[in-house]
Formats: sequence, C-alpha cells, structure tokens
Amino acid sequence: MPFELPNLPYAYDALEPAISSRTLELHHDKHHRTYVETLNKLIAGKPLEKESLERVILESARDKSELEIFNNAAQHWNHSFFWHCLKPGGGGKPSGEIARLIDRDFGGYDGFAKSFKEAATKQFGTGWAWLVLHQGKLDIRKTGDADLPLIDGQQALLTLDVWEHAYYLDYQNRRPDFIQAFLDMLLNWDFANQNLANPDQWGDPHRHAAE
Ligand code: MN3
Repeated sequence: MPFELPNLPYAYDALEPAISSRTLELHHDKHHRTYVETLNKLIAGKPLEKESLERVILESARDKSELEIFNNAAQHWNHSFFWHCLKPGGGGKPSGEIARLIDRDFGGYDGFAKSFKEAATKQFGTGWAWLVLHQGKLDIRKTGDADLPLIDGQQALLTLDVWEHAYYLDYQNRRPDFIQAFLDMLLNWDFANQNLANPDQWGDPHRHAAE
C-alpha cells in the first residue's frame, strides 16, 4: 500500500487533560486510519498511486471528479501534520524565530491568539484553523472540510482540527474551550520553528507548484 498511517509522536494519554486518551485513540486509530485506507483503495491501479502525497493532493484538487481522492489525501496530510502541532506541556507564548514573526505580523502573542481563536471558532461546521506563511508574512486562515493551504501556495506552520470528532467527547459543543486548551496546553511552537527553518519537510507549496 502506498500510504501508511504514521504513529502518533506521543502516547494516547500524553495530552490529558486537554485531550483524553479515548479521543486521541479514536481520532488517530479510527478517523485518520480510515482516510489512509480509503485513499489507498481509491488510487489503487491509477497513475496517482506512484505520486507523493502532495502531488496526489494538488492533482486531485484541480479535478472536481476526483473530490473523494482529494478529501481523503488532504485529510491524511492534515492529520499527519496536526499530530506534530500538539505536544505534552505545550502552549503559551512562542520563542525563537516564530516569536519574532508573531511580534512583527500580529503585534505580539495576544494579537495572534485573538485572530487564531476567531478563525477556529468561526469555521462553520467541519474544518481547520491554520497559521501560515504567505509571501514571507504570517497569516491566520480557516479552511472547510479537508481544504489546506498547500493548494493555495501557502506554507502551513501550525493547524488545529476543529471537526467535532477532534473534541466532542471531551468538550461536547464547547469548541471555544477546546481552542483555548490548544493554545494554553498543547500548541507546539517548536514544530512551527522547524517548519520555518525547513519548508521542504512538509512539502513546500512553491516547490510543488513549480513541478
Ligand atoms: Mn480529525
């Protein structure tokens, strides 16, 4: 099979109490696994089977008839990326290069947190909130369903899954509380700094656009 479910970079209970072991196990072992297995079935025997995940996403994004492939490929990418955006004992204010850029582009951490919370709260229904780098500047985005910044030529630095399966067992309808827990207890600023230092690691959108 061309694509595989990556292991979580921490134990199921490592993010408690912000995310319960039960939520993380279902989210990774059921939801993420289903995206990977469905994607592999959909591309079996097709030319896309031999492509990188980023190419599968970009190719299927251009063709409405490939929406099911796009949705499952993008959800595989989004979740693989998302697991690294969380860390035990994370959250709080950033340090390093990302801190410098947040001061420059949002006027400080509070400006970032306000914009991020607003995007994550207002994303209607299923989707994702993102911190992206676009033309050298940080920005906050929200996307619906499986959509991701890669298809718009933007580099993802961080994301938060705001589909209900990410928080409903722990927070029910209180999505804002889940977002606040992400900001205060989980957010992995080290990962954002790694993405700034190494844009190719998660598929530099400019490199892919040029192929
Ligand atoms: Mn999810």
